[in-house]
Amino acid sequence: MFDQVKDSYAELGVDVEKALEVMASTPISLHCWQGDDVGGFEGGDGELGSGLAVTGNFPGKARSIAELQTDLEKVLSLLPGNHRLNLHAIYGDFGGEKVDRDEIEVKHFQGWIDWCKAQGIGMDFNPSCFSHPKADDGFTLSSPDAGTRDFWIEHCKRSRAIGAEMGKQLGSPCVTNIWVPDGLKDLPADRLGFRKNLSRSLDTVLSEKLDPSHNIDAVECKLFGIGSESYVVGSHEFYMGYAMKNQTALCLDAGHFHPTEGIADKISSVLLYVPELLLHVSRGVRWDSDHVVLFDDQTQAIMQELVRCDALSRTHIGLDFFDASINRIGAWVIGTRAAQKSLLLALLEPSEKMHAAEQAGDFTTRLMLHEVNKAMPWSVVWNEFCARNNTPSDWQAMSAIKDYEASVLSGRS
Ligand code: RNT
Ligand code: ZN
Repeated sequence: MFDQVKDSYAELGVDVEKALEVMASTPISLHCWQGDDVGGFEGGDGELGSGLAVTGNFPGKARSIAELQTDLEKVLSLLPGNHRLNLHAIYGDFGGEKVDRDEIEVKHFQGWIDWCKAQGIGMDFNPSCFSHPKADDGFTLSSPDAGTRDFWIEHCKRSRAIGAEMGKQLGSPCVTNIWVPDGLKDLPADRLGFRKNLSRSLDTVLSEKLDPSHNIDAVECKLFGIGSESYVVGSHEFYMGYAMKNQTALCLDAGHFHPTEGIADKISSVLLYVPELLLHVSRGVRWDSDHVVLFDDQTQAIMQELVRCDALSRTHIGLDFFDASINRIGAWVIGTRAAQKSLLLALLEPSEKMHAAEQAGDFTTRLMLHEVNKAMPWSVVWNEFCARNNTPSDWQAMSAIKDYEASVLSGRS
């Protein structure tokens, strides 16, 4: 069956084996925060703040680093290909001590680095500028208060240094992504002032040059959040300008724009001006709700653009969703597989023929190719990819998830 399918793709000029090679060498960065509803391990009440919201109370969330690692091992075993771990600073191993955000060090993350090394995977990192008393008034790096700014600057500086160490030890650059929740619920009097503060703070954070083979800096914009409906300091224009000027990577989160605005169409524009992209593949439902990513039009369009722009080597694909209303392992597996399937579909597009038709002004052929492509048996190739990686098909993965729920998750109260 697979060989037949390969032949039909070859008729359209598509090299299936090449697509599978690209699949095998394109990691997805698994966000640790799906495993425990963005709680982290700082101790304390772990209450989520700064406009982040998780709904649901499905049993079995990870309560410790050990549990989170066990869960991630399960997830990795159910995913074809080699992936990465995307860790937030609040997930450090603080050994029961109170370690404030401006005190984090490599030693708090050495256990995670060792774990990633054992798994043979790379790591990405994020300063956590939320869920903290110094973020309660809605401002961090752009705060009008110099002491507050300095606190978060120190946290972000330390995060970059930790990211660089992760990249160095694991032999693969760590993308350290800065997102801050800063914004206002109601109408600001001075939009510019906060933005000047954010820009200066970022300059200070990024002032130390780090080896790009160890650390890559990224910045993440947002349109609005809960509690920052009227104004977000780090808007798209702000960070697009900042990333272009300073040649950092730009993070595009699929949920951070107007609900009818997709990020796919932005990729070809921003890649002309920024060196690299970080994607937070997510699914907003009516708002930035961080639903589990699906194999839907939006996700397919994103991956199509990455392939059509030949941008995979300059793009870091990460996920950003957190759903506590379903099995969290299932959420990770469904979302990551959806991103991977979308990528595969994009790689199997008859792009040479489409391109040639477009260049020749033959838009009828181009349109027909779109339709022909939709009827192609891509799922056979997906199942082949899963089989070659000794991982189950989607439906088989479901029984493994159910088994894990019965044997592990249900024992956690
Ligand atoms: C928030 C941003 C950010 C966070 C994570 C936890 O709107 O999307 O990326 O979701 O860093
Ligand atoms: Zn995000």
